[in-house]
Parts: sequence; C-alpha cells; structure tokens
Amino acid sequence: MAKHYEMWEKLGLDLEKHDQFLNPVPELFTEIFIKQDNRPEGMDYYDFVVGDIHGVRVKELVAEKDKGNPVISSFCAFVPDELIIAAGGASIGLCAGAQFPIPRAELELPNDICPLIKSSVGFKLERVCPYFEVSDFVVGETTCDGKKKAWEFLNEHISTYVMELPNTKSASGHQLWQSEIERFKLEIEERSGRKITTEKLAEAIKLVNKKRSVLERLYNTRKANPAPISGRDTLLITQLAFFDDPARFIEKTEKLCEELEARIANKQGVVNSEAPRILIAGTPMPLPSWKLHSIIESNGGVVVCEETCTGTRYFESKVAENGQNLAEQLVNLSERAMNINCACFTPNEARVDDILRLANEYNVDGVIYYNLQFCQTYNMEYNKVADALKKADIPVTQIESDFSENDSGQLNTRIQAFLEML
Ligand code: BJ8
Repeated sequence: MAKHYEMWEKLGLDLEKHDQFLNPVPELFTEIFIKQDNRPEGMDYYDFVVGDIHGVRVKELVAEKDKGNPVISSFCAFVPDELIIAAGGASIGLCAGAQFPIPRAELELPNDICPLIKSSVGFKLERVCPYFEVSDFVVGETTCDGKKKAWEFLNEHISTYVMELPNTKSASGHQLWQSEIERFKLEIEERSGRKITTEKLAEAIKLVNKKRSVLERLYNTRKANPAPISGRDTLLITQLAFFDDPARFIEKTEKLCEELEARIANKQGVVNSEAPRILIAGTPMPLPSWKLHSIIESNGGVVVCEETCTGTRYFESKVAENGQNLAEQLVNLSERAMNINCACFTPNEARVDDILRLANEYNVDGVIYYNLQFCQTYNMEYNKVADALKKADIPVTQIESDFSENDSGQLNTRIQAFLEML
C-alpha cells in the first residue's frame, strides 16, 4: 500500500488513524482476491487501483481542484454525475462500506440505523477518507429516513447539499425530481463559477452512458456458464466505477471484457459449470464490503449478478441522448433516475419484475436477498420478492448483515446450507 503522507496531511487526514484503517487492507485483499484461481489478467488494473486506493486517484483530484475544477461527492445512484462532469468537475461516489469508522459515528448517531449511513458519517468524523476531504461539497438525497436526517448532522462537518427525491413515481413525483435536477444544475454553476452548456452536457451524458454500457457488457459475460469472472472481482470493478476517472475506467473495462469474451468462446470459466449460480438482490455493497461474495464463493458458489446499486441498478437505466437543448437534456437526466427501482419508492412493483427477469437472464440457481441491518424499505419488500420467486420455483433466502466480521461464522453456516440445497 503506497504512502502519500504529505498529500494526506495537507488534506487534513488523521494520519495515525488512517494508517490503522489502511494497514490491514493488503492482507485482506490478498486473501479474498489475489488468491483466487484462474483470475482474468485484466484484473491487474483494478488490483493496482486498490493497492493505491488513497493515492493516485486522490492526487488527480487534488490536481483538478488546483485547476479550479469542482470535486463533488455523493452517496446515491440518483445523483446525476453528468451535471458535475459537464461543469468540468469530478464526481465521486462516497458511499462507505467499512466497519472501521462506525464506532466513532455511534458516539453521535443512534446505534440502530443502517451501517451504510454510520460508515459514511464516520469516515468524515474520523478524517480517514481523502475523498471526503478533497470534496468541495457533498450531495445527499432524501431516499430513506436515516439518510435524510444524517445530512443535517453531516452538514455541520462538511457542506452538504440535499436533493429531494420523491417517494412515488407519480406525475408530480416526476415533476419534483425534474425541478430538483434543475436546482442542482444551478447550484453547481453557482458554487463552481462554471456554466453548463448543451454541448458540455451532451458530452458528459455520452461519457457516463458509455461507462454504464461497459458495465452492462461486463455483466453480460457473466450470463455464460461457466462464468468467466468471479462475483467478487465484478463487485470490485463496480465499486471502483464510483470514483475512477470515467474515460480510463471505460478503456480498462473494455479490455477486460474482450478477455472475458475470449474466455467464453473457449469455454473457460473461473469455476466449473456445476457451481451454483447466485443472484444477490437488495441493498448496496460499497467498498470494501466483500463479505457476502467471499463467503458464497469460498463455499463453491459463484455470484453471477447483483440487483443492487453496486450492480444492475447502477447501470441498467441510461440517459436518452436525444436532448436538443438544456431543457430537454435535464428532462432526460431526471427520467433516468425515475427508471431506477429503488425500494425508497412506493409502490415499487417493477423491482419484483427486475429480479425475476435477472434470475432468468443469468440462469441462476438461487437468490440471496441481502439486507443491510435496519434498512426498512428493502426489508419490507422481501416478502413480495420471495413470493414471486417461489412461484417461479427459484429458491431464495434472506441475509441481514452489516460490515463487521461478527456474523461471518453464522453466515458461513447458513450460506453453506443454502448452496447444498440448490
Ligand atoms: S438508489 S439503494 S444508493 S437510496 S442508506 S436505503 S441501505 S437504510 S442506500 Fe441506496 Fe440510492 Fe436507493 Fe441505491 Fe437502506 Fe441504508 Fe437507507 Fe440505503
């Protein structure tokens, strides 16, 4: 793990705590990722990014800021990266999946809220995330109760702009989100002093769509049996997509897809074709939450798809590229988000359809419904999803967990039993 003390110090990180946080990562990463058999060569790039996770990319962002370009961070798939990029800025997904900063967050926030919220806030309080520190401001959204109250608290520590997401996909819901997109555009322009033009926005829309398309191409390779890449490697790639430079990410991932497509042509898999194929559906798994994938795959299964925001919900919905002027482009941006079937919407029937479709397309043997502790919206949708899967004769089980290792033994036993049953 490369050290960049001078830069980290300038950014205001707590160097001692930062070392405590990063020091265990190489061993963990080797255990979960590097030791896998038969990994695609193209994973080298992503291994390199993780090996310097708080280095090279942060340096690039510091350089962007020095040029006067905004660095804006967010926590949700609804926030339109395109507007940030069109203003010449960098858009970073901050959603945190580490246990390390949670005890600190629990000194300020209730214990019984979602670990994702506690981890995000804890990273700021502990000053161990350079992406937070390099950000001009962060963007929250009113997706769930925990998040919307967390922004009030976070705003005391870093400027936090909040987008009001509707609860329904009604006509007024569409209108509200459209006006929120317009308000966000004005906010970026005002804070950055940059004008967002039709041309710049058209380029940004194309770029981000291309990033989504390359992820789709990557996911499509996993439909093959045997799967040419492991679930944990794909999860890692998706997690890195949230903060890597988009053009470089596209180039590296296209190259990896070529390798995977050649593997498929040669019937070369990362596991044999008998391995139980698993779809994970549910809450996101931000970096570095690798626990569930690692348990499933070390027990002989292979994760072939994730219906999560670190999975298909991140890339399936694209922005229409036919906007002729800013007004049309902003409508197109807002429509993309309204096509994401997050459990924060009511009703949300289309999510059940998505899960059935994905189970079918990826030819899965079973579904693991993943619920972060205290996430009510996803938890409450479980029964509906489970009923539909049972009707379709697809085995399903629900796992509730957090980012700690406390439940690893218990999860291992449950997942082993589930895989044996398939
Ligand atoms: S679009 S899934 S990224 S809101 S924070 S709702 S887990 S209790 S993250 Fe999400 Fe956007 Fe939807 Fe995707 Fe539950 Fe936790 Fe809330 Fe969460």
